[in-house]
Amino acid sequence: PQAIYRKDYVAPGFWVDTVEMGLDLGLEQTYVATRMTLRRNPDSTEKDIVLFGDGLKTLQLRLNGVNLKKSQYSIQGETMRIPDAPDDVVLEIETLIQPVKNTALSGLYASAGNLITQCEAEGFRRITWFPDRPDVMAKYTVLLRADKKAFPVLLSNGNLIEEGDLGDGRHYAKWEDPFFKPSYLFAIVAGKLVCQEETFRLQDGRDALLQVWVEPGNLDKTDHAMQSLKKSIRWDEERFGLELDLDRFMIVATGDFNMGAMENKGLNIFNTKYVLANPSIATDIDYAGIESVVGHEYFHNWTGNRVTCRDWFQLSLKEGLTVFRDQEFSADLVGTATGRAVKRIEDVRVLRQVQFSEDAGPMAHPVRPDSFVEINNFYTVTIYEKGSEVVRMYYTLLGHDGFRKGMDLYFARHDGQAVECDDFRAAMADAGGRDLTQFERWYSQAGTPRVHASAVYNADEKTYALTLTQSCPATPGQAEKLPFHIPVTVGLLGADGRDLPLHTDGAQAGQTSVVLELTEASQTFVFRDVAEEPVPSLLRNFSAPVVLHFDYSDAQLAHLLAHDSDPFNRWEAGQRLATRRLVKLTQAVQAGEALALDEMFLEALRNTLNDTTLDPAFRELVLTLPSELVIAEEFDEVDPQAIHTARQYARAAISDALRGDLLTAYENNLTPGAYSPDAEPAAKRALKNLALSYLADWPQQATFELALTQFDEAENMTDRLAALHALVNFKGDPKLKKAADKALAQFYKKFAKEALVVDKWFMLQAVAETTDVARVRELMQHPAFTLNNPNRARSLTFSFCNANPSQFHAPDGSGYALWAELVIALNKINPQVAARLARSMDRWKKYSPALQQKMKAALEKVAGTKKLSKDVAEVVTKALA
Ligand code: DPP
Ligand code: ZN
Repeated sequence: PQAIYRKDYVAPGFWVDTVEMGLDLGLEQTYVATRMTLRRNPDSTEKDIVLFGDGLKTLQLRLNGVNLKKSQYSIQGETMRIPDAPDDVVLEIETLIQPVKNTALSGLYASAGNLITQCEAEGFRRITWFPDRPDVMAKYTVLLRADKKAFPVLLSNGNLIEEGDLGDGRHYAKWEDPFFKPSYLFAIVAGKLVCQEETFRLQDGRDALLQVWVEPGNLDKTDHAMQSLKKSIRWDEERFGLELDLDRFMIVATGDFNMGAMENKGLNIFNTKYVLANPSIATDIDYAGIESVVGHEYFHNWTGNRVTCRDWFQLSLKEGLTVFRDQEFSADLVGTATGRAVKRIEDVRVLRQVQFSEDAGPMAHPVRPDSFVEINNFYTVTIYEKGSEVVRMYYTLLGHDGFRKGMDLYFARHDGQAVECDDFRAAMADAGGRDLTQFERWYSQAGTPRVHASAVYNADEKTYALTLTQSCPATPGQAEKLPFHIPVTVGLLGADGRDLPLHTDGAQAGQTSVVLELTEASQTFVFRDVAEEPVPSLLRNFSAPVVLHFDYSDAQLAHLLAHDSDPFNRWEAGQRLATRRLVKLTQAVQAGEALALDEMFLEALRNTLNDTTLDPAFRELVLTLPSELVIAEEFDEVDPQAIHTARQYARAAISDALRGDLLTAYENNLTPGAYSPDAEPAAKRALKNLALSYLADWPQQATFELALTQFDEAENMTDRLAALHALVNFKGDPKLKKAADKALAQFYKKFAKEALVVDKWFMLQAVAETTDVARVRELMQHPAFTLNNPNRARSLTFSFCNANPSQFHAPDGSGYALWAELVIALNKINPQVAARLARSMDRWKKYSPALQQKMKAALEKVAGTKKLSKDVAEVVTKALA
């Protein structure tokens, strides 16, 4: 497959001013008539009208009222070229499409008898021929016509300007979007839907109509999404001075969706996973996810829609920025300092576990990629999460007010435009009066930078010299890296655990944290008047997306864990202590040596667990050991079974040593009374359920019964699911396994009609320690399993391949064979989803030669499959390169 390059960008030969569309909707067949006005772009080297189309049956093609003859245009692949066009053109196009046959879920497709669109990135071309690229922004008017019974609700972007009866059992609705938008933000929804609606007063005094649309029967699950939407609107007004620009804002939930959600102008379309919630079906994590995704899509209205991307290489311009905004939104809603830190830790955990791994593998790419084969493969953790870290570094460098000034300037300059990452950087630099030239390397260089820190304390001169040295590993196509501009936030702790006052360049009197700017390969920063040898707290609040190394002693880490005023680094110190031990335990497993966990570490965990002055959510994070995937990153050659054995040993040892403390934590963090998803009770449940999961590693009837009672009596999904998890993973008496199986069956029966809960049921089993490849194959035969629905496919098969490493990497290669079968099957149904699963094999070169050989064979099997989509081909080709 062919790559396209950022350097080849050419402005469109024609702009589109208006688009009028009429759609006669049907599941089997939808007829689309499009009339667009085009105007030559005198500044482009492109002279032709260039349109894109994919899988269309073209009925009619008229230019300025005259049918185009075959000789007047050419089609190659998805590209149609019309040469020799006049400067002003009206194009009329009629196409026919088949929504029910659209299993790729891109373009117009059917979901539970309804019609839904997904046009980002390049789905609009599956509806009609169009200059389907984000820099072509037009005003749309959309007329929908359909059978009244089958499609009582007809929605599109913007404002409803007309609706009525067509007499023949059909009706129509006409929608007009007053804003210029790229085609990827086009949306329609038609079908049997019901909504919760509310009028909401905006800060400028206008009233907006807010609606959350769902399938009938789900109206009892829309409240949280509606609350989240109102909070999002208010937050963007208050924090960034950005108002809702439409009279109406709609959210629609569908059970068939490739991604999380989509920010179509005024008509956001969501995966049900990020809309539907009530206490009996949704966990605390689901509630938090809904809040942040509702926020994310709403915030796109400004960062993405009002100011959009010039081309898809700039995707992080909108995604990195909008993730940063949704992270800040969630943090602001919690409000407290530790609440913010908890959110920060959770976000960094994802970054480290998934993005650092991506950055070290064959799909590593810069935040602003230079090339791609299939843009859908670039909706990655690098574009989103690392992109957000890059935005956060502006925030760290410019400060709260400086960042806001930069945002204001960005909108003042670019509202209504399609721009580049560089334009955002320029707005930040100009507003902050800073030279951010070198900062550009965060956009152009892939790979996770390494920062090595070392320090010398001079007791006579009372100076502390901190030397920071940076490097960045090679990534595909980038052998050498230039130094990054890295903000490193630093504090110094005294022996009493308090922050020492900082005397160094750039630090104000009384300041106890300073942002050092590392711009060279190596730099030394000198702190003066340092009364005693300090323990450095480095990279506070994770001020840059790097791996930081400092040769801490265990005692220094315990000191930081107990005292650091920066809660992120307190947690970080605990993780460093744990990682060290897990690496040693893994090596001991491999060497067949006896395993042991030291009292000092257990004591540090015990102290944290029992420190009731600390937020329970924070304690839960400290007590959670680094995941097997994070531990794997510490090794050049990964041994998944040894890592699993080591981590399980550590869990059992912690359970054994802290039994009484865990039981106390369990009992002290019950949340009787009505369920609320708020941070405080959710934090208690998190700690209580972590305690339960540790206790379940202690094979006694009593803990089994504790879990069973919680399962039976739970009044919310968080507690029920946590209990089921404990039961299924219980290590004790095999007789108890029967009871666990019974609970699993009960759970399924109770929730068989709730698709999102059935997904949880599959997922819980997919990641269970005892679930091997044979068991996954058995579960795939369950009547509720299907590869056609992305959520269901992900719940079982993705979870197994990505989150059950010791079973997926079975030495006989059976996991890889299953993976290949699945990717090949999904490739026929839904290339985007298939390509995601294909990524599970990215890091194959990190395993033992015996495993590598089997992984390579599986990759080659997929690569050799006929009719491989661009999506999957790109992933496996890069993996094998
Ligand atoms: N633009 C979408 C989002 O990130 C992609 N699904 O919200
Ligand atoms: Zn987004």
